[in-house]
Amino acid sequence: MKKALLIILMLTLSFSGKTESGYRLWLRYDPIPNRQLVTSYNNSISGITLSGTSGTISVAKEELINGLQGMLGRKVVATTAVINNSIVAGTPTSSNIISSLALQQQLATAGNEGFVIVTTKSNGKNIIAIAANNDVGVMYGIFHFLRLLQTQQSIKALNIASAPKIKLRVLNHWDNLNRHVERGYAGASIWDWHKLPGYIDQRYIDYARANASIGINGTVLTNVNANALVLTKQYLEKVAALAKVFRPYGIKVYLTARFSAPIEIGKLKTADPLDPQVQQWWKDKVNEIYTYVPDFGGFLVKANSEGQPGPQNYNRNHADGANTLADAVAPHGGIVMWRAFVYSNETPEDRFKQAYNEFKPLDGKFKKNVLIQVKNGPIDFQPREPFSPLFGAMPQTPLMMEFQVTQEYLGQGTNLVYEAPMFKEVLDADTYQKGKGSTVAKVIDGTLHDYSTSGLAGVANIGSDINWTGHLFGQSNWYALGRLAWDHTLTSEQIADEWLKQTFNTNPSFINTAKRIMLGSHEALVNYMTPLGLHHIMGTGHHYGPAPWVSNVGRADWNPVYYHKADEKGIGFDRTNKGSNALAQYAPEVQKQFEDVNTCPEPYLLWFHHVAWDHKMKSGRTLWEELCHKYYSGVDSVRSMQKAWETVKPMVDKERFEHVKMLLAVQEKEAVWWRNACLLYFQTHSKMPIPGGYEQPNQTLEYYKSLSFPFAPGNG
Ligand code: GCW
Repeated sequence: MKKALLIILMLTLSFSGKTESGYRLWLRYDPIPNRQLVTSYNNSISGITLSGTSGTISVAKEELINGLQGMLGRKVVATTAVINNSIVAGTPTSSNIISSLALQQQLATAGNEGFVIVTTKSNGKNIIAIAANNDVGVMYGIFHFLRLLQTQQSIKALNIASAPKIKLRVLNHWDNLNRHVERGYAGASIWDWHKLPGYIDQRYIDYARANASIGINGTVLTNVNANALVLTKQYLEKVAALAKVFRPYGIKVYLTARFSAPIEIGKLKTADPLDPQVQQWWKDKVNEIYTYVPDFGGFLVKANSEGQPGPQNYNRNHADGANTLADAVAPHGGIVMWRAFVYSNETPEDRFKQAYNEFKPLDGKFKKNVLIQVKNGPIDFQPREPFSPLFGAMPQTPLMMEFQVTQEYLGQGTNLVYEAPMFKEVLDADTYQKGKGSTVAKVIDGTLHDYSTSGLAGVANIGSDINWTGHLFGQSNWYALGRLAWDHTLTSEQIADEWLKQTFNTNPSFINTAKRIMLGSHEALVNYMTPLGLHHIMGTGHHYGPAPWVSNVGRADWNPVYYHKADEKGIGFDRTNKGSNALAQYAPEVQKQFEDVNTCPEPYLLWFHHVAWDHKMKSGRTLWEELCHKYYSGVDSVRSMQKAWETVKPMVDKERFEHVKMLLAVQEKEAVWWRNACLLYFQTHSKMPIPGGYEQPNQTLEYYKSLSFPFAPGNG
């Protein structure tokens, strides 16, 4: 009775609103309200026995104990002797019990990081075995087990084997040393460089726990627009302190390497990658880094892109640049992630084509420890982009995917947009490189071309805000990135379901409603921002809000008018063989899908065609009417999201309910702004009315053009 009261008290406290800042992410471990389930869990978990002496085992043990105590509402102690009905975790080397179980077959497929969880018997005792080949796999298994409990699944007859499909599962922080986060919408950088190495913020530990719980095993601490200072002693000491926190959680630290560092901090005259002195400088620098961080992961490099220095400054190519760094880190087992996000100022070529043009000829020229990191989309993280043609074009080079988790072009810090459906759309796209079924996912997980390494990166949305990501639902994107990097066959719905249950509660009515909101949110945003394949029509610099009229920015391809090409005849970028012929960069089967204006899937239409305003769409509407329809339905969707969120009020604590409610109201305003501004502007070209029956814009185009946001966050 007392226990029940205590649980009710704890539940009331957790719903009082005071403690629900969102800080705990999806690792809440609140008491499970379902008594029957708790009894059943208690019956299987009388004790826990973890074998192994590493830091990884000790953090995993702490997590398991905290998690169980929180959820079961009772004390849990670890024992060395196995008792009946208990959890036994370890590797065949660390634990006699694990090695005595016939798990060899499953463990053979678990690799370095995978795990096996089985309900079984050992010496007549009922146990749940969490087994792996390495301690880090044991830790991942424990996090998985805790997820089963948090999502309230049965643990009576477990038989799970899981291994990551992608080897490097990495966050990219675009964080500057002054704590400004480029494209960050959640406050300042979480790395408090000034107080490091002496002060270890609890947040670093919780960051590591959160990442480990979803399988992220690498973090690039610094912005790709890099500062060479991070490679100096003063900062390497700070980097080492972070690496020490992350190490037990299986997370390696990487840094961005500014290509001109040999000049800036090395006092050399050149950074020419083929200059022996430069090569030696990088080797020495790398050796030094490894004295601070013995398991340093390697470098991420943005070179010859948007003003960053690179090998082309010395008439060398990207392979020359990447290989020099790769040679330096290779003896230590390090890697180089070299970005393909390049576009040249001088080349008057369709920007869509430039990365392919530069990198395709270099296929096979990179050292073994180089991965080419390709941004999602040939242009730049737009709300919807066709997959980058590079994914179907470099069979001899491991290609990493770079997704943007932070919502630079997806409503920034104020819009609820669940990105998993967008990630999945690209991962499931077929490159046809080796015939049907050559999906982007198979390219990046290495199975299509048998790459020995593979990677997926996400540009982090994490900052110093109390709830980590600014918008509470931004957490779901961080979560989704990790889960998909581990297993890209998971569905967006499964991931949303897991995240919601762990982050909020398991009430089916709440879950159904919130899941519906999440699953429709990306399409809603596409509709009110860039429907039918429009792209890059947002405000200059900060990229906040619509500005399709902008035509005065220094270089052509920074102007929205370059991308939508609206005129009196129609709208859209002709990338067929009558236009820039970017389509030719895809396999013939992909070209076929997109090349005909009448059969091109409409979500991609204006990516590939300049389409007449009166072109008949599948719906029977003209293009202009369809554009109006999409913009209006985007706003309607946000209004439906608001209504749906209202209905979950009794099922969510006040603080988080209000947080989301207020942001949805902001999102509605922003959606209306996007719709009105874009339609009023495009109307100056189409000369067609917004069909009657729709609420008409309540402001003029001039008004929207006059808006300015000098302090919009995240600007570079
Ligand atoms: O889209 C652009 C962003 C820049 C960013 C760049 C990149 C880090 O607006 O802020 O710089 O992409 O990915 O390198």
